[in-house]
Amino acid sequence: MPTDPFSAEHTALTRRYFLGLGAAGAAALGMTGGSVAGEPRHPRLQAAIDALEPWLTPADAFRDVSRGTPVPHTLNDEQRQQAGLTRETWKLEVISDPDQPAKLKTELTTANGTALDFAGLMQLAEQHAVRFAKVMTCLNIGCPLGTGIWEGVPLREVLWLTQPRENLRRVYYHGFHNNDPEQLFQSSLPVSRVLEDPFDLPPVILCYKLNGEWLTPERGGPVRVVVPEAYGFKSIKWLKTIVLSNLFYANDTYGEKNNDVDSPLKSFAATLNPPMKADPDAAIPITGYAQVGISGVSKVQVWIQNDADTADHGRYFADAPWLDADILPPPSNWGSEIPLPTLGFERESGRPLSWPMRLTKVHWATLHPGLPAGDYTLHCRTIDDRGIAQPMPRPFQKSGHAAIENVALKVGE
Ligand SMILES: Nc1nc2c(c(=O)[nH]1)N[C@H]1C(S)=C(S)[C@@H](COP(=O)(O)O)O[C@H]1N2
Ligand SMILES: [Mo]
Repeated sequence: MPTDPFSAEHTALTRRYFLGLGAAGAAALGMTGGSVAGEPRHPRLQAAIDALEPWLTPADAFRDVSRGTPVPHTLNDEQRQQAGLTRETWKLEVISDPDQPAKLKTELTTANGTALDFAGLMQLAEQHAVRFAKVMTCLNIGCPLGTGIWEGVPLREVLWLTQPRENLRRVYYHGFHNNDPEQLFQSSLPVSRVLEDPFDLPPVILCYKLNGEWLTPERGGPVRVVVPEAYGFKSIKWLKTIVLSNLFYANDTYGEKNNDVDSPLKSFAATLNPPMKADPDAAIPITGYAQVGISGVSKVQVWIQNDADTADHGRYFADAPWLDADILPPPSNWGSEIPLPTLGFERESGRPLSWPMRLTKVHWATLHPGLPAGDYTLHCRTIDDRGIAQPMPRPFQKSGHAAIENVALKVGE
């Protein structure tokens, strides 16, 4: 694939341009999922597109990745109150690391009555609250757990309450873990990432709302961390403690299981409701989603490989005859309302400022030409904004899933 920076720039421009064009212009750019303005899509492709999931994941469709015995969100109301996991009882401690102390003017602790409570967080929210869209993806599992609009207070606003002076290089944090050190699940960030937002990223937040609703116990309520560009393990649920440290390296629990704890979200494509069977020579509707990682998505491509094909298609099928699929435009119905203002969306109209929106998911569709009877394997992949094809540039599983999918497809009886 081309890695020429100008072709990447061109893609960015055309996509920005398309947002100003409306439906006809979008169709001209091939971004409407196979429909030319005014012309209906093939009915089977349209049916497949209609069956796609909503862009924002409904609360009960989010997948859960939680440790603990018992898992904190299964506690009853009284236990939750005792654990400080209700909005009325929540208290956040922000302390200096006893082993690698950061120099702070003051710590926020329960003992000295300075811990941050929910009312205090809401006071900060009045001035500083932000919202952004993000897909939550587990580095170990690979597929997205859900997409939401996450609302919170930038973590730096809470950090500044301690009036740090120096020797602050890392911020680490953990949630309620049944007061059992064995169940501790912590994550960490360089302090620079907390204080600044590079590359137009949203801030790291202390999140209390998802899709306009208070964060549920299952999603980590009352308060969790959300790190926009990171895999899920950085977004600690049932947040209770933040430690400001002079440590200069990561000390995430996830690192103990061989994970690359500094890897930002990758781009990759996957099918949704893929066809298992097709009639010979009949066009094949294919739909799916693409996770838009830190490097963006400029294309989604599919390739249906005949299982009898023994040709060498290059490493990661780089030389295979891939066909471009259509990235579906921003949906007219997002699944639930986008509260405004939200970063990445126009303040008044609610239209997305760029598409595919980074760190979220987009859907794609294509009508593949019919094939002779036989056994096949369907593959799909993304090309990022630099022209780099999946699973590159970071093909390692423990840096996050980006492997090319294989789906069996039978054509004929
Ligand atoms: N306190 C705590 N926070 C946690 C976890 C956990 O087990 N305990 N799991 C993490 C992992 S590994 C992932 S992938 C995400 C999943 O977020 P979700 O359950 O809201 O989908 O939460 C993260 N935050
Ligand atoms: Mo995870």
